Amino acid sequence: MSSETKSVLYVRLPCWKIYPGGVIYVADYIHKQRPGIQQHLLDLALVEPSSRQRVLQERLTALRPDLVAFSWRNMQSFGPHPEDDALDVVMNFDHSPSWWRKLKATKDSVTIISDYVISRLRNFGYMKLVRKLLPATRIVVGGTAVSIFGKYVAEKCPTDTVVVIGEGEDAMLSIVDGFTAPAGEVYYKDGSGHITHRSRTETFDLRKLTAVDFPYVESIFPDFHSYLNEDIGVHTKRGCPFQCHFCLYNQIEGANQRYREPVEIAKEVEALSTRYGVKRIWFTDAQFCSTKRSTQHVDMVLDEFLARKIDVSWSGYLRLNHLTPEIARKMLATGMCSVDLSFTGSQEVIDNLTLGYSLDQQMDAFRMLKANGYTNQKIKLYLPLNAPGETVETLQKTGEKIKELYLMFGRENVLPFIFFIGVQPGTPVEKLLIGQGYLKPDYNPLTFNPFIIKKLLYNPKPLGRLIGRAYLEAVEALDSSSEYIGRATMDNIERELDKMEVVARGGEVLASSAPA
Ligand code: B12
Ligand code: SF4
Repeated sequence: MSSETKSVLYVRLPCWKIYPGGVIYVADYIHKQRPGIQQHLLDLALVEPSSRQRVLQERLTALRPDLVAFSWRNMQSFGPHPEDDALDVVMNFDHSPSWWRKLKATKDSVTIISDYVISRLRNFGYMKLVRKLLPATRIVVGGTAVSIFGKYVAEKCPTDTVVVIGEGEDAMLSIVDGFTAPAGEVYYKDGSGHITHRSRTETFDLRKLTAVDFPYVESIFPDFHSYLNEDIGVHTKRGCPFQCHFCLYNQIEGANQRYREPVEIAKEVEALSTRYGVKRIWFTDAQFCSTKRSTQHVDMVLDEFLARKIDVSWSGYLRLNHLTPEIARKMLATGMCSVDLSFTGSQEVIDNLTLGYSLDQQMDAFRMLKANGYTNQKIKLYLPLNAPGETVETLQKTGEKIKELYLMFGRENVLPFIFFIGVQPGTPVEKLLIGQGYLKPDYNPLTFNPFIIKKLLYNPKPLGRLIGRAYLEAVEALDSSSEYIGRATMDNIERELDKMEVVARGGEVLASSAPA
């Protein structure tokens, strides 16, 4: 089929600086399939906020592209963990004993919410600018934020816009080919504003995703160089068959795990390392290894790394269900620098959240890592603290297991990440909380209402207060050169739980010594 599009301008919408891997895979694929199309990539995350509108306007007038394709990564970006300011604000507002801090949190929340509101409105503003300057140009919008909130984006975007849900390569190819035979999942808002939806009927074969042609990427995206000292995202597979209660990665990527060719992945990383001096890779899969098949795929990928003597360090989300001593050795030998995984020390919580693994097996896997070449890699535990079903006992068990890990790997190498559940649309936990009356059935996940946003960082009473105060006390006392916030918080939680136990035991003693 002949291509009807001659030029595409990709615009990565602003977010915190992070390598724009998704849109790069799309542009690289389009180039390989339709090499005649001129492509450019403008990354607004790298442009000063005050200059973004002007820079976009200049590019649009200079290039006058047939298609402007936006990539939107984060829309609802509050992270329920200490690396996101939103957590401090919520904690101080809800749990600080100091009125001054509560007041400051209120003021800070106004700033955070206004940034949130403004960034969303601005993004739609950039699309409207395209429509105003280039009325005949078709607009495309894709990216993870759109994959979750696609219908909403379709309602707010200008006319003649294709909104691509989920992976974008085949959908974009059908769009550059004239959009007469659409592919992938898309919403289309036509010239009169009428919206239609197409569900995905085909499967994109990930073996078609050959190693990225980075010299080409450099040619369309000179700012590519500004990411080389950071983590570069590399995709090895798509999809996740698990159904953890809080997660929607399985919805974004689908349940079916599909794989890229190990040789192509290794070539991609080798090029990043040898040609561009990249030192760190983040495997951006929903899970780098999880199922038995995916662990076999990891094994093949790591074999390719070893054969090519690729010198990088890497991380990614891991589950250790199918770890073997051999794979553990290969992981460490190929440069795994941290183990990033969901962790709770209670099988009850694991089962409640349907995480689908056994705690004993996970602890055995840690021991296996330790015995097979572990030196000082970080063990990052994403703790779903105070998730539905958490009790004093389960929290105590988590504390105990973390202490076992301190003993195994050295306290300084274990980073318990205070990570509450962020309630996300369409997840089982959202349904549960609506059923329990915690959220209204018609609540809006994209609301600007700070009280609802606050509720979406799930940390309810009664444990919420204990955890909140433990966290705030840790923040207050922290010397970050010698201690880590998560460890300090867990210590404080343990102390408070012990006190409660003493009080409870005191109550029992009193009760047993009371006259009948
Ligand atoms: C890996 C990952 C991370 C890693 C990134 C590591 C790295 N160096 O790249 C880490 C852990 C650092 C991280 C951090 C955060 N993340 Co994150 N992350 C992910 C994850 C798992 C994969 C994203 C990814 O890179 N995928 C691989 C690439 C190839 O795919 P892609 O970007 O989706 O692109 C494809 C499509 O979207 C589409 N596409 C993309 N652009 C375009 C453009 C066009 C025109 C078209 C047609 C298609 C298209 O086609 C691409 C190829 O098929 C997603 C969840 C998920 N499963 O998708 C969350 C996700 C993107 N993160 C999310 C968030 C919120 C964050 C944080 C803001 C959390 C926080 N508050 O701390 C931070 C901030 C990061 C930042 N600086 O902006 C949210 C964003 C959505 C939302 N709700 O708004 C997601 C969806 C997770 C979630 N909560 O559901 N993240
Ligand atoms: S938390 Fe991990 S394993 Fe569970 S559904 Fe999400 S991506 Fe899959």
